[in-house]
Amino acid sequence: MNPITTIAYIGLGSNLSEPVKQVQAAIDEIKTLAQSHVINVSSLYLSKPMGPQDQDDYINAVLALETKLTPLELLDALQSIENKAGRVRKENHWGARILDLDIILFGNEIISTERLIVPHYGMKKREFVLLPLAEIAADLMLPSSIGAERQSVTVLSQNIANNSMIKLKLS
Ligand code: A4P
Ligand code: MG
Repeated sequence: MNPITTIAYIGLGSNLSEPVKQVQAAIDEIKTLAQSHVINVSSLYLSKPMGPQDQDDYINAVLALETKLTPLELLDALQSIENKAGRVRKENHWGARILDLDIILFGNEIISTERLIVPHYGMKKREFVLLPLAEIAADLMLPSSIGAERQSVTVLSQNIANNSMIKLKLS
């Protein structure tokens, strides 16, 4: 256990088996995680697939989780939620998936290990990460290695081309 409370941001994505329900069920599962508390959840967004185009559109969202888990404990917990949702890890790179849970940020930590790269390697290029993240954390700054200037999530989200995102209004 990590004695320090950290705010982690988790990206959710699904484009198979009723994606809205998959993402909503995953949010409910994350709400039950030990030593953790969901503090904010973005809207759900419909987005065009990045990667192979012969797959359905995605539902994406981002949530903020206050947690005392370590980064690897959190990754294990998220992967077991993916597995429980029926995810089979055999898809092509960037191919269709029932549920993808990525750790986008873990406080200001910069992690580069075999199992975990944080900040998530694709976050600065993905509208389906930046827009929901800026919706729930407008003042958030990315961590930076020594000497480099920290980047604002809101500025990054304003500068990214928004090719496809539709914010869903769910009843
Ligand atoms: N891993 C390393 N860093 C992390 C991290 N920060 N968070 C490792 C989570 N996992 C991390 O992941 C493979 C391994 O990455 C894990 O075992 C973990 O140890 P995975 O979930 O099995 O594979 P993946 O998600 O298919 O990886 P990949 O190829 O990185 O997929 P992406 O980049 O997540 O892209 N289009 C739209 N519109 N919306 C989407 O959400 N998603 C993808 C998948 C493609 N196109 C999309 C979307
Ligand atoms: Mg993933």
